[in-house]
Amino acid sequence: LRLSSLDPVRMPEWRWAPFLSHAINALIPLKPEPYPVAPEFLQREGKTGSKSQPIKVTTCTWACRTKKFRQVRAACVEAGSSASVLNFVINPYHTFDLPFFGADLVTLPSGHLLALDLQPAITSDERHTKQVWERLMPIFEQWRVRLPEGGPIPEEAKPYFSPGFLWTRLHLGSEGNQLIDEVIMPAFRDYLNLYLDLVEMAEEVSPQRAFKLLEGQKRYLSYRGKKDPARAMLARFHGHQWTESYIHNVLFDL
Ligand code: DBV
Repeated sequence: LRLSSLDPVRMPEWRWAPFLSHAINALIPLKPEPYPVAPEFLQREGKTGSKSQPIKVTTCTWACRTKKFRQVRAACVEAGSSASVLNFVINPYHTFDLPFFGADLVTLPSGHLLALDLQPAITSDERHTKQVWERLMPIFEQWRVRLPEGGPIPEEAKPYFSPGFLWTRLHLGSEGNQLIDEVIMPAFRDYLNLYLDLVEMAEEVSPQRAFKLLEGQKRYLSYRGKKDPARAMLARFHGHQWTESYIHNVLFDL
Protein backbone atom coordinates (compact mmCIF):
# COMPACT_ATOMS: atom_id res chain seq x y z
CA LEU A 1 0.00 0.00 0.00
CA ARG A 2 1.39 3.38 -0.99
CA LEU A 3 0.82 6.16 1.52
CA SER A 4 2.46 9.10 -0.20
CA SER A 5 3.01 10.11 -3.79
CA LEU A 6 6.78 9.95 -3.09
CA ASP A 7 6.74 6.28 -2.01
CA PRO A 8 8.66 4.05 -4.39
CA VAL A 9 6.56 2.36 -7.07
CA ARG A 10 6.88 -1.38 -6.42
CA MET A 11 5.83 -3.43 -9.41
CA PRO A 12 7.92 -6.50 -10.18
CA GLU A 13 8.21 -7.16 -13.94
CA TRP A 14 7.51 -3.51 -14.76
CA ARG A 15 9.43 -2.78 -17.99
CA TRP A 16 9.98 0.91 -17.33
CA ALA A 17 11.30 0.90 -13.74
CA PRO A 18 14.85 1.98 -14.76
CA PHE A 19 13.44 5.07 -16.48
CA LEU A 20 11.39 6.23 -13.52
CA SER A 21 14.32 5.50 -11.14
CA HIS A 22 16.60 7.58 -13.29
CA ALA A 23 14.15 10.48 -13.36
CA ILE A 24 13.55 10.38 -9.60
CA ASN A 25 17.30 10.39 -8.92
CA ALA A 26 17.76 13.33 -11.26
CA LEU A 27 15.06 15.24 -9.35
CA ILE A 28 16.55 14.69 -5.89
CA PRO A 29 18.80 17.79 -5.98
CA LEU A 30 15.62 19.87 -6.53
CA LYS A 31 14.27 18.71 -3.13
CA PRO A 32 11.01 17.08 -4.21
CA GLU A 33 8.00 17.31 -1.90
CA PRO A 34 4.96 15.05 -2.07
CA TYR A 35 2.24 16.14 -4.48
CA PRO A 36 -1.23 15.47 -3.09
CA VAL A 37 -2.79 12.43 -4.80
CA ALA A 38 -5.94 10.77 -3.41
CA PRO A 39 -5.30 7.20 -2.16
CA GLU A 40 -7.55 5.60 -4.82
CA PHE A 41 -5.17 6.97 -7.47
CA LEU A 42 -1.85 6.21 -5.74
CA GLN A 43 -2.35 2.53 -6.40
CA ARG A 44 -5.19 0.69 -8.09
CA GLU A 45 -5.47 -3.02 -8.79
CA GLY A 46 -7.51 -4.46 -11.62
CA LYS A 47 -7.88 -7.45 -13.90
CA THR A 48 -7.74 -8.07 -17.63
CA GLY A 49 -7.43 -11.09 -19.92
CA SER A 50 -10.05 -13.82 -19.90
CA LYS A 51 -12.05 -15.58 -17.19
CA SER A 52 -9.88 -18.66 -17.55
CA GLN A 53 -6.61 -16.71 -17.81
CA PRO A 54 -6.97 -13.49 -15.85
CA ILE A 55 -4.03 -11.06 -15.80
CA LYS A 56 -3.41 -8.84 -12.81
CA VAL A 57 -3.15 -5.09 -13.47
CA THR A 58 -1.53 -2.50 -11.23
CA THR A 59 -1.64 1.22 -11.92
CA CYS A 60 0.49 3.46 -9.68
CA THR A 61 1.08 7.17 -9.54
CA TRP A 62 4.34 8.75 -8.43
CA ALA A 63 4.26 12.51 -8.08
CA CYS A 64 6.10 15.46 -6.57
CA ARG A 65 6.47 19.22 -6.70
CA THR A 66 9.52 21.45 -6.39
CA LYS A 67 10.26 25.16 -6.33
CA LYS A 68 9.83 25.45 -10.10
CA PHE A 69 7.56 22.47 -10.83
CA ARG A 70 3.83 22.66 -10.14
CA GLN A 71 3.52 18.94 -10.69
CA VAL A 72 5.80 16.09 -11.76
CA ARG A 73 3.85 12.88 -12.21
CA ALA A 74 4.36 9.38 -13.48
CA ALA A 75 1.48 7.12 -14.44
CA CYS A 76 2.79 3.57 -14.22
CA VAL A 77 0.84 0.60 -15.54
CA GLU A 78 1.92 -3.02 -15.19
CA ALA A 79 -0.33 -5.68 -16.70
CA GLY A 80 2.03 -8.52 -17.58
CA SER A 81 1.85 -9.49 -21.25
CA SER A 82 -1.08 -7.05 -21.79
CA ALA A 83 0.66 -3.75 -21.06
CA SER A 84 3.54 -2.00 -19.41
CA VAL A 85 3.46 1.81 -19.44
CA LEU A 86 5.32 4.80 -18.08
CA ASN A 87 3.71 8.13 -18.90
CA PHE A 88 5.83 10.85 -17.33
CA VAL A 89 5.12 14.59 -17.47
CA ILE A 90 6.86 17.52 -15.80
CA ASN A 91 4.58 20.54 -15.44
CA PRO A 92 6.55 23.72 -14.66
CA TYR A 93 4.85 26.66 -12.92
CA HIS A 94 3.47 29.07 -15.49
CA THR A 95 5.66 31.80 -14.00
CA PHE A 96 8.63 30.34 -15.93
CA ASP A 97 9.06 30.35 -19.68
CA LEU A 98 9.55 26.58 -19.83
CA PRO A 99 8.14 23.76 -21.97
CA PHE A 100 6.72 20.52 -20.57
CA PHE A 101 8.88 17.44 -20.34
CA GLY A 102 6.89 14.51 -21.71
CA ALA A 103 7.66 10.83 -22.10
CA ASP A 104 5.25 8.10 -23.16
CA LEU A 105 6.83 4.64 -22.97
CA VAL A 106 4.24 2.04 -23.86
CA THR A 107 4.57 -1.73 -24.31
CA LEU A 108 1.55 -3.55 -25.73
CA PRO A 109 1.23 -7.04 -27.23
CA SER A 110 1.62 -5.35 -30.67
CA GLY A 111 4.97 -3.76 -29.74
CA HIS A 112 6.51 -0.70 -28.09
CA LEU A 113 5.27 2.87 -28.71
CA LEU A 114 7.86 5.35 -27.54
CA ALA A 115 7.56 9.13 -27.41
CA LEU A 116 9.87 11.74 -25.93
CA ASP A 117 9.60 15.52 -26.23
CA LEU A 118 10.00 18.95 -24.69
CA GLN A 119 6.57 20.27 -25.56
CA PRO A 120 5.78 23.97 -25.85
CA ALA A 121 3.07 25.53 -23.69
CA ILE A 122 2.60 28.26 -26.32
CA THR A 123 3.34 27.95 -30.02
CA SER A 124 4.62 30.41 -32.61
CA ASP A 125 6.50 32.27 -29.89
CA GLU A 126 10.26 32.41 -30.33
CA ARG A 127 10.86 33.63 -26.82
CA HIS A 128 9.30 30.39 -25.59
CA THR A 129 10.81 27.96 -28.10
CA LYS A 130 14.08 29.30 -29.60
CA GLN A 131 16.61 28.45 -26.89
CA VAL A 132 14.88 25.14 -26.20
CA TRP A 133 14.81 23.99 -29.81
CA GLU A 134 18.36 25.20 -30.56
CA ARG A 135 19.69 22.89 -27.89
CA LEU A 136 17.18 20.08 -28.39
CA MET A 137 17.64 19.58 -32.14
CA PRO A 138 21.22 18.24 -32.06
CA ILE A 139 20.22 15.74 -29.37
CA PHE A 140 17.14 14.72 -31.37
CA GLU A 141 19.21 14.29 -34.57
CA GLN A 142 21.76 12.16 -32.74
CA TRP A 143 19.18 9.61 -31.56
CA ARG A 144 16.50 9.61 -34.24
CA VAL A 145 18.86 8.27 -36.92
CA ARG A 146 19.08 5.08 -34.86
CA LEU A 147 15.31 4.55 -34.70
CA PRO A 148 12.56 3.72 -37.18
CA GLU A 149 10.00 6.51 -37.77
CA GLY A 150 6.92 6.22 -35.56
CA GLY A 151 4.57 7.21 -38.38
CA PRO A 152 2.09 10.07 -38.76
CA ILE A 153 0.53 11.84 -35.79
CA PRO A 154 -2.86 13.64 -35.95
CA GLU A 155 -2.70 17.11 -37.60
CA GLU A 156 -4.54 18.71 -34.64
CA ALA A 157 -1.83 17.41 -32.27
CA LYS A 158 1.03 19.13 -34.08
CA PRO A 159 0.93 22.49 -32.24
CA TYR A 160 1.65 20.59 -29.03
CA PHE A 161 4.87 18.98 -30.26
CA SER A 162 8.36 20.36 -30.79
CA PRO A 163 10.42 19.63 -33.92
CA GLY A 164 12.52 17.45 -31.60
CA PHE A 165 9.67 15.01 -30.99
CA LEU A 166 11.31 11.59 -30.82
CA TRP A 167 8.68 9.03 -31.78
CA THR A 168 9.14 5.41 -32.72
CA ARG A 169 7.50 2.01 -32.73
CA LEU A 170 9.62 -1.07 -32.00
CA HIS A 171 8.91 -4.79 -32.13
CA LEU A 172 8.86 -6.85 -28.97
CA GLY A 173 11.86 -9.11 -28.49
CA SER A 174 15.59 -8.75 -28.25
CA GLU A 175 16.06 -6.24 -31.07
CA GLY A 176 13.55 -3.84 -29.56
CA ASN A 177 14.98 -4.35 -26.10
CA GLN A 178 18.46 -3.56 -27.36
CA LEU A 179 17.25 -0.29 -28.94
CA ILE A 180 15.51 0.62 -25.69
CA ASP A 181 18.78 0.11 -23.78
CA GLU A 182 21.10 1.70 -26.34
CA VAL A 183 18.97 4.51 -27.75
CA ILE A 184 15.79 5.21 -25.79
CA MET A 185 17.47 5.20 -22.36
CA PRO A 186 20.35 7.55 -23.31
CA ALA A 187 17.91 9.77 -25.25
CA PHE A 188 15.66 9.94 -22.16
CA ARG A 189 18.68 10.95 -20.07
CA ASP A 190 19.75 13.58 -22.61
CA TYR A 191 16.28 15.10 -22.91
CA LEU A 192 15.90 15.18 -19.12
CA ASN A 193 19.40 16.64 -18.57
CA LEU A 194 18.74 19.38 -21.09
CA TYR A 195 15.36 20.07 -19.49
CA LEU A 196 16.78 20.31 -15.98
CA ASP A 197 19.49 22.64 -17.26
CA LEU A 198 16.87 24.93 -18.84
CA VAL A 199 14.95 24.82 -15.56
CA GLU A 200 17.99 25.78 -13.49
CA MET A 201 18.55 28.85 -15.67
CA ALA A 202 14.89 29.90 -15.83
CA GLU A 203 13.88 33.09 -14.06
CA GLU A 204 10.40 34.31 -13.20
CA VAL A 205 8.60 36.20 -15.93
CA SER A 206 6.30 39.25 -15.75
CA PRO A 207 2.66 38.79 -14.69
CA GLN A 208 1.54 39.52 -18.28
CA ARG A 209 3.83 36.85 -19.67
CA ALA A 210 2.83 34.40 -16.93
CA PHE A 211 -0.83 34.89 -17.85
CA LYS A 212 -0.09 34.00 -21.46
CA LEU A 213 1.84 30.91 -20.36
CA LEU A 214 -0.99 29.84 -18.05
CA GLU A 215 -3.50 30.06 -20.90
CA GLY A 216 -1.16 27.95 -23.06
CA GLN A 217 -0.63 25.35 -20.34
CA LYS A 218 -4.39 25.05 -19.84
CA ARG A 219 -4.94 24.56 -23.56
CA TYR A 220 -2.22 21.88 -23.70
CA LEU A 221 -3.44 19.95 -20.67
CA SER A 222 -7.06 20.14 -21.73
CA TYR A 223 -6.07 18.72 -25.12
CA ARG A 224 -4.06 15.92 -23.49
CA GLY A 225 -6.97 15.07 -21.17
CA LYS A 226 -9.54 15.11 -23.96
CA LYS A 227 -7.42 12.97 -26.33
CA ASP A 228 -5.63 10.68 -23.88
CA PRO A 229 -4.79 7.58 -25.93
CA ALA A 230 -4.76 5.51 -22.74
CA ARG A 231 -8.41 6.21 -21.94
CA ALA A 232 -9.79 2.98 -23.46
CA MET A 233 -7.09 0.82 -21.90
CA LEU A 234 -7.48 2.35 -18.43
CA ALA A 235 -11.26 2.04 -18.62
CA ARG A 236 -10.94 -1.65 -19.47
CA PHE A 237 -8.58 -2.18 -16.54
CA HIS A 238 -10.19 0.00 -13.88
CA GLY A 239 -13.63 1.20 -15.07
CA HIS A 240 -14.86 4.39 -16.75
CA GLN A 241 -15.54 6.47 -13.65
CA TRP A 242 -12.20 5.90 -12.05
CA THR A 243 -10.46 6.54 -15.39
CA GLU A 244 -12.22 9.85 -16.10
CA SER A 245 -11.47 11.07 -12.62
CA TYR A 246 -7.83 9.92 -12.88
CA ILE A 247 -7.35 11.69 -16.23
CA HIS A 248 -8.96 14.98 -15.23
CA ASN A 249 -8.14 15.21 -11.51
CA VAL A 250 -4.65 13.68 -11.43
CA LEU A 251 -2.92 13.31 -14.81
CA PHE A 252 -3.95 16.60 -16.40
CA ASP A 253 -5.20 18.54 -13.42
CA LEU A 254 -4.46 22.24 -14.03
N1 DBV B 1 -0.60 8.18 -22.77
C1 DBV B 1 -0.91 9.19 -21.94
C2 DBV B 1 -1.11 8.63 -20.64
C3 DBV B 1 -0.91 7.27 -20.73
C4 DBV B 1 -0.59 6.99 -22.09
C5 DBV B 1 -1.46 9.46 -19.45
C6 DBV B 1 -1.44 6.42 -18.48
O1 DBV B 1 -0.97 10.38 -22.24
C7 DBV B 1 -0.35 5.72 -22.64
C8 DBV B 1 -1.01 6.23 -19.71
N2 DBV B 1 -0.10 6.14 -25.08
C9 DBV B 1 -0.51 5.39 -24.01
C10 DBV B 1 -1.08 4.19 -24.50
C11 DBV B 1 -1.04 4.27 -25.89
C12 DBV B 1 -0.42 5.50 -26.23
C13 DBV B 1 -0.23 5.95 -27.57
C14 DBV B 1 -1.63 3.07 -23.66
C15 DBV B 1 -1.52 3.23 -26.88
C16 DBV B 1 -2.96 3.37 -27.16
C17 DBV B 1 -3.45 2.21 -27.97
O2 DBV B 1 -2.88 1.93 -29.05
O3 DBV B 1 -4.40 1.58 -27.52
C18 DBV B 1 2.48 10.06 -27.68
N3 DBV B 1 1.15 7.99 -27.29
C19 DBV B 1 0.39 7.13 -28.01
C20 DBV B 1 0.34 7.63 -29.36
C21 DBV B 1 1.06 8.80 -29.40
C22 DBV B 1 1.56 9.00 -28.07
C23 DBV B 1 1.32 9.72 -30.57
C24 DBV B 1 -0.36 6.95 -30.48
C25 DBV B 1 -1.77 7.46 -30.50
C26 DBV B 1 -2.58 6.76 -31.51
O4 DBV B 1 -2.08 5.92 -32.25
O5 DBV B 1 -3.79 7.09 -31.54
N4 DBV B 1 1.58 10.80 -25.51
C27 DBV B 1 1.89 11.19 -26.86
C28 DBV B 1 2.98 12.17 -26.62
C29 DBV B 1 3.26 12.29 -25.31
C30 DBV B 1 2.40 11.44 -24.64
C31 DBV B 1 3.68 12.85 -27.70
C32 DBV B 1 4.29 13.11 -24.70
C33 DBV B 1 5.56 13.03 -25.06
O6 DBV B 1 2.39 11.32 -23.43
